[in-house]
Amino acid sequence: MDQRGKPSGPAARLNAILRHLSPPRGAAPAPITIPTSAKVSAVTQPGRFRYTLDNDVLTTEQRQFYEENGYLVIKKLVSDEDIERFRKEFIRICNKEVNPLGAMIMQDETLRSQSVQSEKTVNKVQDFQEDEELFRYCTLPQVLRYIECFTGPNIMAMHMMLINKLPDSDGQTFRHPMHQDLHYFPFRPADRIVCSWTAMERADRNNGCLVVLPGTHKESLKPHGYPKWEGTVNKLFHGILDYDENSPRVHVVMEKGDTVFFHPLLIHGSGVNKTSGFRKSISCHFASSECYYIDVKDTLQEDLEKEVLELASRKFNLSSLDLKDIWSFRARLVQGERVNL
Ligand SMILES: O=C(O)CCC(=O)C(=O)O
Repeated sequence: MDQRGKPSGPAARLNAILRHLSPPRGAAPAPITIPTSAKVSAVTQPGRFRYTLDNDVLTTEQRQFYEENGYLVIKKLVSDEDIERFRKEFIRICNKEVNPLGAMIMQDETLRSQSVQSEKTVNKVQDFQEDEELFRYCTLPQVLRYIECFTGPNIMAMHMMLINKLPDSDGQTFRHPMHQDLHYFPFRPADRIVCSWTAMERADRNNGCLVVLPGTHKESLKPHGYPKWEGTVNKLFHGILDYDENSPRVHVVMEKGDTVFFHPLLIHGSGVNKTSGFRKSISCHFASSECYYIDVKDTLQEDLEKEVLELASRKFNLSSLDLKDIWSFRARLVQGERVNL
């Protein structure tokens, strides 16, 4: 706070950005429009397809695969050159050469006390919407071309992460418990939300590739909480509480540049990295701007809301944030026009 009691530093900057991004309630959203491809219909054929919209991008087989399984891998979608640029920017952030506004830089709990911040200690950078170089991922035309098939033409980039799974032969510090991403999202409908996750190097069972339970996107949102396994559990890494370890699972082995698109109810996670190298991925959750915020009070998401608000108000030194403020701060229109979100 400054001497007049007004927020200063990061809190003031956050306030300014919130005012800019989020018009007062009741006011019309900022009139921004970004051209669309005009190739994807905003509707789908009732009865036949539910999770994909009519489009001329996906083959019928690809559509059917996503409809049945809740995920779809597209080989070599992102170029080596782009991946190299993302890698370099991540390292600049780790080394504190740049400090993008609002970005959360998470370090391994054990390593942070022993070493200076570097690629060897940072396991995740999220909310990089203010970092031009990393945010390019969320605007890559070849990614948006596929995103449109799930969201329709008006697309918001809602949440972005670069995960650097650190070598971890026994500590289990970067195991990602099986979860549904919708647990974290206070907006709906779920079918108009999709994640794109791009491997920045080969991801397989040795270095902790994604693991999915095909078809679980057809189920409802399940209760989540901190897993009860031994070893460190990372902040906000919730998992499904009554998860059946014997459900059929697929290890999604991917080469550098391969991209998987998946539904926010698909149950997924990832194991430990048993190699001596890093396993990096870059991802973004997109939603149709026609999606709307929901009140999570008295729902399964209520406890998470409390935890997120507590973390965010500590980070920005603010007391009166609500979930919608946080999401408005992150969300960016990347195609089409802004409707609700
Ligand atoms: O990249 C990983 O290891 C897991 C990512 C994940 O589960 C997620 O993005 O929801």
